[in-house]
Amino acid sequence: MSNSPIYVTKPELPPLDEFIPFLESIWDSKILTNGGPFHKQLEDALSEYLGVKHIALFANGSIALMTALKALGVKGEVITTPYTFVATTHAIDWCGCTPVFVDIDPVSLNMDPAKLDAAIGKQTAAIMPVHCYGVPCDIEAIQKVADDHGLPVIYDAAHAFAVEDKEGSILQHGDMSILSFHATKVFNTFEGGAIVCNDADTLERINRIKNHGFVDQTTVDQIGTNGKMSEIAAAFGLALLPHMDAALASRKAGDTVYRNGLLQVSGIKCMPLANTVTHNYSYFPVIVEGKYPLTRDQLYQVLCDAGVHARRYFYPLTSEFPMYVDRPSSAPLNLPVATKVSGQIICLPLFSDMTNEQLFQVINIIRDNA
Ligand code: T4K
Repeated sequence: MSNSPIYVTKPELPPLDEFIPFLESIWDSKILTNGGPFHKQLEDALSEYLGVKHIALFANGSIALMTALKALGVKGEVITTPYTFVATTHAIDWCGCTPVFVDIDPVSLNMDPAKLDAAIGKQTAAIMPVHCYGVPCDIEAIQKVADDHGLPVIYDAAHAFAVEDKEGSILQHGDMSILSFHATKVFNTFEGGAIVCNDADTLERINRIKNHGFVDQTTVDQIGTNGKMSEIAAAFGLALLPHMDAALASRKAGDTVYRNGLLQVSGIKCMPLANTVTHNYSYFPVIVEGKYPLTRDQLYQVLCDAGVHARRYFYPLTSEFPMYVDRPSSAPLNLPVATKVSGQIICLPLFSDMTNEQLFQVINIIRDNA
């Protein structure tokens, strides 16, 4: 058995010899950024691969989230989930808005639409749900509440690359969806991200905001920022994209090995997979229930001691961080499901070239402690 550490994820990389020609081309052209040829090619390739019409590339998912809020002119309260990476909450606050937390559904671990209506007030300006672990939110129910109140919906789809429901890409729902192409994501460009939106005018506005608000060389029509993806990141994405089908298939196989291997372990609960969804298997979260002899934190430590670096995504809740904890909606009584799940969740390592030996190393530690 190998002694090398097993991390929660391992970045997806194309064969080096397939990336070198892209580098040579950049060295020849000397176009390094600001919407060069690879940037355009990656937008086209992703829009085809993901089945979406309008996509804008970004330097990372966080700046994409902020740009989305700015592009929709959101000012006031934004209703969101505390069960997410802190970037979701920070992006809202960074844009001068106030995050208002609603609880999550105990099965999907996404924003509970049944609790949404009660959180909406006079100051509510938008809804920002998260497709956590790539599991689709209850899109119809969220949209119904949004429509009833005339609110835009911005999906944090950082985990949801290539996830589809019966209508196709889940990125098509709501007013905008944001992707992250961070090194740890299913598809990466080292650092990177994107916004998917519904129309060409919005896309143009987004593209201006991410380039300082420039309309042309001498005209700036709004406050902008630098959210641009570089040519080297876009080139990397182009080299990686042809390998994504195989990578997703390998993740699916790893997911199956885990599910079968953990089936009989009392107190270890895997998340259900809806058969109407094309999943991307971006994470392998399990809930450590009271029936399991170890607490979540004890299991986390046992795994760490054995060189298996699982992660407690998402613990703490973002509402528990010091800058948010005093908000009224952060009260644990308002967030009973999220609070409970955050204390029980552990994401086991899953990456496309994870071997059966590695998968069983993790499974056996969990079984041996049962
Ligand atoms: N919204 C949501 C819902 C998100 O999950 C995220 C990001 C965002 C928005 C914001 O998108 P970005 O602005 O990041 O594009 C990681 C990532 O940094 C972050 O992108 C991600 N979510 C979050 C869930 O996970 P950390 O602090 O847990 O990552 P780190 O550095 O501890 O890496 C985890 C493991 O991955 C390491 O133990 C080893 C392995 N690793 C990591 C890196 C960076 C590698 O093998 N190679 C690497 O280069 O946040």
